[in-house]
Amino acid sequence: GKVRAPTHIISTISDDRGEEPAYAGVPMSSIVEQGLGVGDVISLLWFKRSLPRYCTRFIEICIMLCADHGPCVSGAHNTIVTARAGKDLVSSLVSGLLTIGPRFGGAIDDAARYFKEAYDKGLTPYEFVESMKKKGIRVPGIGHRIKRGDNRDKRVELLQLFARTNFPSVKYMEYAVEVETYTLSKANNLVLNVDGAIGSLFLDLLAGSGMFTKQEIDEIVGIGYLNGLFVLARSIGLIGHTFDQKRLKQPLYRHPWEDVLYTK
Ligand code: Q5B
Repeated sequence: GKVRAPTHIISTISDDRGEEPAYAGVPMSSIVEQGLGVGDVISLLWFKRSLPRYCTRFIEICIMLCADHGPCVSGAHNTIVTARAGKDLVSSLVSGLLTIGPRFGGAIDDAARYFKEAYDKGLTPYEFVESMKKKGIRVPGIGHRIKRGDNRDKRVELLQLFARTNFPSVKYMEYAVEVETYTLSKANNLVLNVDGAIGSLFLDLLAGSGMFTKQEIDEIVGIGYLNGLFVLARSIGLIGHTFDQKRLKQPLYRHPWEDVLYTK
């Protein structure tokens, strides 16, 4: 019989060989005809399944709320400096994206991992936070440079409101809020931040939607899918900052001497 030559690549998320491309088996025309959105496309290409509307809407809200946070954050700053150095769109975009990590925007996966482990083990917020302190690890998803207990992050409130109204269960998010109550008793800047809100709520989406097995949830959290939401979202803003600088014909950036402490 016929023998299939061994392939060099295995791919399971999309197929462009037919009359029209398909995402996880769903043809492009069906996506358009059903009026699906970017949340559905992310569901198909990242999770390889169609998710209920409240899940795809939640994904879209995450993308919208994280699209930009002004010119002063690490990512936008790098992008602005790069664009002003005369570099092209892709260079300006990636120089901003490269700042996303454990301190800035890229704490979503670790927040999900640590909140999940602590909640599943039944640790009290006190036990969880103090055990992290003993290990010398900052609690991912907690803390912000400008947000405070008396100046909460509106994005976090909007995500929580949507989830409380639409999710079947918000047990991980409520746990994260209890952790925040404890950390705020230590310092006023130790709020639940946007990374922590998305990390804990995505755990609720995965566990409460009935669309994922326990093994699949562990795999998603283990591989670390969730920082992808921030990367994708913030790309929208970083591209905007690149165009803004080009439109404004901004010159090469040079940091002022007065703002540097020269010391031996
Ligand atoms: N302390 C975010 O730190 C920041 C602690 C903590 C225990 C913590 C810090 C942190 C975890 C990572 C995280 C996502 C670096 C943040 C984002 C997107 C953004 C950004 C934007 C956007 C801020 C002062 C004292 C020290 C620390 C202690 C701080 N955090 N203890 N657990 N998590 N968080 N990142 O203000 O005793 O004095 O030594 O690493 O979740 O990135 O808008 O800007 O949309 O673009 O620099 O929102 O919290 O505070 O370093 O001066 O620390 O608090 O140990 O204690 P700060 P520091 P001590 S959302």
